[in-house]
Amino acid sequence: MRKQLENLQSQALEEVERASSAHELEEIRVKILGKKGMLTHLLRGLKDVADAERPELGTIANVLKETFNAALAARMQVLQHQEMQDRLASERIDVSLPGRVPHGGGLHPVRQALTEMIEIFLQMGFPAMSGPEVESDWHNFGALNIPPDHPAREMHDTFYLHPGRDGKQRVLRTHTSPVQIRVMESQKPPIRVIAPGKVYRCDSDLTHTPMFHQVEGLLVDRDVHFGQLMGFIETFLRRFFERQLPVRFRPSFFPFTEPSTEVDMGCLFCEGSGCRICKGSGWIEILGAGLVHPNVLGNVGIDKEMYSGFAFGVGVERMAMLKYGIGDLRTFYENDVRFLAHHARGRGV
Ligand code: 2U9
Repeated sequence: MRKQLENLQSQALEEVERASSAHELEEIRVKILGKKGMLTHLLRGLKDVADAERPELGTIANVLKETFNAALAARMQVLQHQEMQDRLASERIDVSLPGRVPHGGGLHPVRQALTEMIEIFLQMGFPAMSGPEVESDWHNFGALNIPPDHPAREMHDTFYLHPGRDGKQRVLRTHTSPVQIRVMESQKPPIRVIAPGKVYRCDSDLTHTPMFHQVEGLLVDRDVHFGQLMGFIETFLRRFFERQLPVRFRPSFFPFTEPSTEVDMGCLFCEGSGCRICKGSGWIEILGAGLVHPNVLGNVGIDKEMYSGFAFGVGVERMAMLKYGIGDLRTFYENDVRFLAHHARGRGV
């Protein structure tokens, strides 16, 4: 037994000296001191030796263990130092390199324009409301004084859906006007509301996408007149484009407003002298508006003798194109990350 212990000591210490990595050292430790290790095995045999010899052998075994542990620790220190020296020699850190900037998300230009518009209207006293994108024929057309033979109802403009559980015709809303119809059905005047959101038209070319965004607005109260609408729209446009734009109102026609108007603003790019963007006219058509048609008020049970209202509609993509100088409508929805990164704002970019 004594001989075995001595042999083990010299073998163990020799292996420790020869180990060339921390990993190898750990393997040696397990081989000697582990549960099935060589020293553990010898110590188990101690109970079988004569009583007289046991204390001395026990002492030898303990010394061996301590010597072995001390050798392990010393060797470990040497190896770790060596590994650090090797890494320092082989790895290079260039502290003058620029840091890595994380790719952050940002707001899509349509969302930026929409958010700015919502903010301005809220400041002007018009909170935003939303509603379903799958609408009944009545809310999208009928209530808005759009008769069954009106061109806006033609198949090429409207996405018709299978009828709902009630068997009635359903459509993807072609404007956000049904939101205002729902508001008027559920609230009494005075009413002030805007309806921002997605709308759908079966149309796709250079200047049309089948989905786009609108903000519409509605005010219903006593004695609402056209002059208030004009001032309101002028204020909104000047705040959105952040300059004292000239604004003009041309007569027009919509089934849901009477009288109706199309609104132009002075061209942002040539300031009226005529350019490619305004096709030489100095004016850019920007939104539609009018006084709410009495039939529309009647359709939702509002007394048209007592109340009048104004309404307007504006396309968000068009507003974003003009404000941020984006020339092609389709780039909004191609998801080219270079376009998105170029125009993104807020949230990290
Ligand atoms: C109710 C009554 C009337 C909303 C209006 C327009 C004129 C209009 C276009 C602008 C650009 C649509 O996105 S666009 O192509 N909109 O010209 N919209 S008046 O009139 C309403 C709305 C709701 C109850």
